[in-house]
This record gives sequence, structure tokens and C-alpha cells, in this order.
Amino acid sequence: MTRLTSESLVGINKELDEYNMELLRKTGCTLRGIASRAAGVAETEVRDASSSAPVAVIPITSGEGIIGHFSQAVQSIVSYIGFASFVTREHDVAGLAEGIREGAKIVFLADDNCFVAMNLSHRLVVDNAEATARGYVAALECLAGGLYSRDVLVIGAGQVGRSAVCTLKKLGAKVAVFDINQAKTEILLREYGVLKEENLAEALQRYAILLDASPAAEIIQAEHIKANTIIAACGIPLGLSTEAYSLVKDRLVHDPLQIGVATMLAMAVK
Ligand code: 2YC
Repeated sequence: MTRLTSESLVGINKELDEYNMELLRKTGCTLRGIASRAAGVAETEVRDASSSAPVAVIPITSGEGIIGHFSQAVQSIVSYIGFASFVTREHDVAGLAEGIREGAKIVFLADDNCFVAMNLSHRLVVDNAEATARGYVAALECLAGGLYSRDVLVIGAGQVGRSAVCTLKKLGAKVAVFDINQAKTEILLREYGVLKEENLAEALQRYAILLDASPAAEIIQAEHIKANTIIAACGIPLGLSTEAYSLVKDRLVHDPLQIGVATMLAMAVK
């Protein structure tokens, strides 16, 4: 699990309008639209729930501790989707108690290994890895104009990659997976009947629809980008070389938190 940096989060709240307009221009969907689609709920349901489900974000000091701007970034995304939200003054257990006392129905909290949203009234727990996978598959679906029977290459068979494979198969996509650890792709091959790709550079010559869920940098180079290449890249850092990015940036979706958090919220309001 890649740990976010404070530098990658500091500008999120000020740039959400610009980010949303860019997402709409590229995919035809807004952040709330993609999150609703990913959660399998109508966007009106998410909007209607916003008035009755205040959200608390609780800073957690365990392990490597608080990431500067992390709670504020999560809170600004939740607020942008239309929910009343606040970062608790206290952290850890006292923060959770404060959030509930202040009337929160949904709480967001993350330690080094687990980032969840919890709907306290519906007893629902939503994990960031699954939400990120579903949100990025929804973004890829919008970019591609549908994924049924389309060839999709998933790079990375970790928590997010595995969940993306499951979601893509449900959409009827023809899924191939690459991971540097062949044992991980073997598991997905057995579980989901995916195709196993053993050589990434060679596979990238043959796929135009990519979901990059790997933490590796610079694995997608300019020679892998075709005129019809589209990429949903949830891995941190972005796995494209600078030249590859310049060639495909209008057909690429990538962010450090936005789609994952917005989808967690849409999945938690059900
Ligand atoms: O500020 C805080 O409350 C910290 N405890 C937050 C730690 C988040 C660690 N996880 C990450 O950086 C990312 C997640 C956003 C998803 C996967 N890794």
C-alpha cells in the first residue's frame, strides 16, 4: 500500500472545481457521477442522502502517524460531493467519540494499513481499495464508452487490482492481468478466469484500454501509447513516463484521493 505524501494532497481542496471540470471534459461524467455509477446508486440518491448524513473525518496517529493535509483533503472531497463534513479536533479514539457526539452518521478514518468509511446507522464499512477499484473502472467505462467485451489490461494484482478485475468481469470485459509477482496473477487466473500476461512491455503493445493499479513509476512509455489508448491510473505514483503522459493526458484519469473517497461516500450512503 503506497503511503500518500502531504505535498500531493495540499492543493486538493482549492482545485476540486478545476479537477471536476477536467474529469467531465475527459469522461463525460462528474466526480459525483462516476462515484454514483461505481457504487451502483442513482446520483439523486447520493444527493438526497447528503442532507441527512453529516460526515466526520478523524485523524489517526498510529504507526507512521498523521499525513499533513490528508484529513482536510478527504473532508474537502466529501464536502464537494455535497455532504456536511468536518475534521474532528481530536484524533484517534477521542476523535471518533467527538465525531459521534457532533452527530456524524458517516466517519472516515485511516491508519497505515486500512482506510475506511463507516455508516454508523446502517452498520456499513467501505474499504478504500474496493472503492478506488470500482471508481476507476467506472471512470474507464466512461472514457471507453462502455467496457462490455472490450480487451482490458489490469497492471498490478494487489488489493485494488484484484477488486478492479472482479468489477471488470462483472461488466463483461475481457480481462488480462500483469503483476511482477506471477503467483498473484495465477490466483486471479484461477478465481476469475483472467488472461495472464507475463511480459508487460510486450503486453502494452497489444492493449489500448489500461487500468494501472501498480505502485511502479515509468512502466508505461511513449511507444506503448496508441491513438486509441485510454488509461485509468489509480496507482501512486503515476506509472507513465513524462513523454507517455503528454501523449495520452486527455484520455487518462489519475488522482491521489478524489475518485476513491467520492466512491467510498457513495457506497457508504446506501
Ligand atoms: O493522517 C492520518 O490520519 C493518517 N493516519 C493517514 C494514513 C493514510 C495511509 N494510507 C495512504 O496513504 C493511502 C490511502 C489513501 C489509500 C492507500 N494508501
